[in-house]
Formats: sequence, structure tokens, C-alpha cells
Amino acid sequence: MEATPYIWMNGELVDWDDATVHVGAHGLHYGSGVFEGIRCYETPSGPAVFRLTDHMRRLRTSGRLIHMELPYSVEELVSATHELLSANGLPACYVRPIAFYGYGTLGVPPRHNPVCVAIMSWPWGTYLGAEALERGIHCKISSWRRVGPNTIPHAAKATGVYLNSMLAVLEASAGGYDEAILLTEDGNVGDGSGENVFAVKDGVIFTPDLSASILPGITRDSVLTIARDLGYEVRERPLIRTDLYMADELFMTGTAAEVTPIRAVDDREVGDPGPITRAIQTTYLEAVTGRVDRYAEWLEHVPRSSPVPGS
Ligand code: PPE
Repeated sequence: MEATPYIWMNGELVDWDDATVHVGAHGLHYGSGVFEGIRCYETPSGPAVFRLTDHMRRLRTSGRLIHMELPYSVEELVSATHELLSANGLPACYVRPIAFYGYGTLGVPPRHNPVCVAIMSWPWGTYLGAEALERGIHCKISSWRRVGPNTIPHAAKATGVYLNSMLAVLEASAGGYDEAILLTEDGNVGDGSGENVFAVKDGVIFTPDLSASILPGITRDSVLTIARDLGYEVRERPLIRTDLYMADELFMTGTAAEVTPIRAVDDREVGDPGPITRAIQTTYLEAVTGRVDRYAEWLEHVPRSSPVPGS
């Protein structure tokens, strides 16, 4: 990862190298944290963060789901992000807020552990390789099940949940695949290791509904709006693995992955990205880069000048 000048940490900007944590931090031992993945894009009217407020809302919701009250409001987190991005001065970047139980007592229940909050930003290119957006990727149904709703709240973007994703994606890449798709405990299609999954059949777009232990993706939500605006029928309902095998088109969505076509699942070829995938991908990429007026409200522009510490 490429270092940038500053990280926002517990209310102030600190130098990248100074944003450190004690090894006794609760979050390190028990995965008791929540985080976000957000992208800031270069637009004709300057850098803009895609749905920043919605991401910060989800961060606080994730916290509540694991009994963690964040010490900053959504508005404070939004302005902290603005402060960081104008100090780092990158035209486009990935933004990673994280909140976790810090150093205090050690033991499973966090009793005297402060809630630490940090926001990092750094350049992050395509998530699944340079060709992924253009040509599509090969996926493998994982032998690991996605965490169930009665295991860890699946709507929480919690750090500990990503051990589940890590096992799945390592298994997929060891088998020569680009990405894993995890089924839910009851055998329906869940999420990729870091994406939501969509299938197209006979012109209709399908995606698992929110009860299917998926993360309520903000890209998913944006894509559902875009798809309906483009005139497509969208159905949120349970999908099984053979729905993926028999789909006309498949794609994944996520902040990092954007709209990534899938060309095969379990070596069953879906083929080159189809017209619906392409239309949605094109509109999404135009929306995030400020080239469609209709979605201008999704873009939260970074104020041009904020004081930079020490200057
Ligand atoms: N499901 C999972 C499991 C997931 O991690 C993500 C985001 C999504 C769906 C899509 O959510 P959204 O970004 O709101 O559309 N994964 C983030 C983390 C990636 C990482 O490797 O770290 C992301 O895309 O930023």
C-alpha cells in the first residue's frame, strides 16, 4: 500500500508512520472493529467522495450492531474525511475509516477499552486486476459458508467477519480463480469475499435480497437504482448456485470492485461481459466520476482548502 502524508486518528491528523496501535488492543485480539471502504473520484468539479454520508451512516450502524457506540457523529466523520483528503491532496483515492476497541483491559468483553477511530486514504487502483473490469473474472463457489445472521450480524461491516472472506478468497486463488462466492448457511448465494453478486436471466436482473446474510452494499443499492433508471426489471430474491451457472450475464459490485463482470463460475462459462452488465458498468463509472447529472447527489465534493497541520 502506498503511504500518504496523513492519517486522521482520534480527532487529529497524524503523520502516516505515527498512526500506530498497542499490541494489547482489543480489536487486534478479538476482531472487535467496524470499518468502511469508500472511493473518492476525480470529477470535472474536483475530487468527490461517492456517497460518503451513507458510508459513515453504515459505519455507525455496524458499530451499534456489535455494541460499539462511535464517539463521533456522521457529520463529524464526514468533516474528518474532508480534512484528511484535503491534507493528503490526492485527486482520487480509497478511503478506509475504521473503529475498534483499543488498549485497556484484555478479555473478551470490552470493559475498559476506548473506541479508537481512524481514517486512512491512499491510491487504490482496480481491485481484481487490470483486466477484470474489461474482460471479467473467474469465480469459485467457496467451501466456506458466509457468516450466518445468527453467527455475527451480517449487516455489520465488522473486521472479524473478514476472516470468513479471507479463507474464501485464499481458497479460490489457490485453485487458480480470481474471486470466491460464498453461499449462505442455507445454501443460497451470498456475497463475494468483498462484493455483492448479480445475475441476469432473460433480460431480468436478479440479486440476493438483504436477508440472505449479505452486506447491504452501497454499490449494490446504487446499481439497483441505475438498473431501474435504465429501464430494467430488478428482482431481489434468493438465488441458488445453479442460477449462476445458467445466467446469461453475471457481475459483482463493491466500492473497490466497482462493477466487475464475471465470465465463469466453477469453470462454467458465462462468457464476455453482456450488454446489461456493460450498460450498468458504464453508467456507474460515469456517475462516480461526475459525468451524469442525475446522480450528482451521490457525489460529496471535498472542500478545496482546509488547514494542513504544521504548514
Ligand atoms: N460484500 C462484502 C462482503 C464486502 O466486503 C463488500 C465491500 C460488499 C459486499 C460491497 O459493499 P459496498 O462497498 O458498500 O458496495 N468490500 C469492501 C472491502 C474490500 C477490501 O478488500 O477491503 C470494498 O469494496 O471497499
